Amino acid sequence: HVSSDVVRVGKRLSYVLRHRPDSVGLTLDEAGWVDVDALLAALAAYGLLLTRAGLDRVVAGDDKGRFAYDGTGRRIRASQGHSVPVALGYAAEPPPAVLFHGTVERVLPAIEAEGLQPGRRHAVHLSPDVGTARRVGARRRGRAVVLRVDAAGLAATGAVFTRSANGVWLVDAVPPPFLTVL
Ligand code: HQG
Repeated sequence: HVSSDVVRVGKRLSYVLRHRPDSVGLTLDEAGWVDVDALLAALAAYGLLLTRAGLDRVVAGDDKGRFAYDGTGRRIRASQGHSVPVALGYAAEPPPAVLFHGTVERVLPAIEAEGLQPGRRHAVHLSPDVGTARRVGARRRGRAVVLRVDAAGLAATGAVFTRSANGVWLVDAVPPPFLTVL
């Protein structure tokens, strides 16, 4: 069971590290990293008092492993999900034959017309299994649906797949021919 503090602080960290570092006066480097001491000082200046040990608990306790320290432990970033421009630097990797995408029924007509598009994020997010995809779809209002993605077929057309440190598969887009509703 993850404590409500870990969840609450994790949400704030996601906001800062993925979308609005400027909201606490920070800038991320090109790969999305920020100095841990600078982050803690910036959060404190905006009313969130967090120690390094507290941050460690959030990083370790986050249900999706959203945050990662670099090798030195002096810098932290979100592993995926950014809307600010960052180059995460994950190596291209051949995907499994099949991946999944969780969404909601009401957007199916648009997806059938345009395929999966990244929207405000940098990439389309794909899940390695149906259960994870179902949970992703269930975050949104409406009836959740899971799409099966012919990842091998899409990769064969030259599409580049990467996998984030927390196991989310990322690709620029998925055209309609590679999608089936489960
Ligand atoms: C939909 C969470 C209309 C797409 C999750 C999705 C994931 C379209 C929504 C991660 C469309 C975007 C990502 C099109 C795609 N027309 N709608 N052509 N193409 N969509 O939140 O994949 O908690 O940006 O189906 O667990 O839902 O943030 O992406 O419903 O891993 O760590 O547009 O975010 O993780 O929504 O979720 P999102 P997502 P975190």
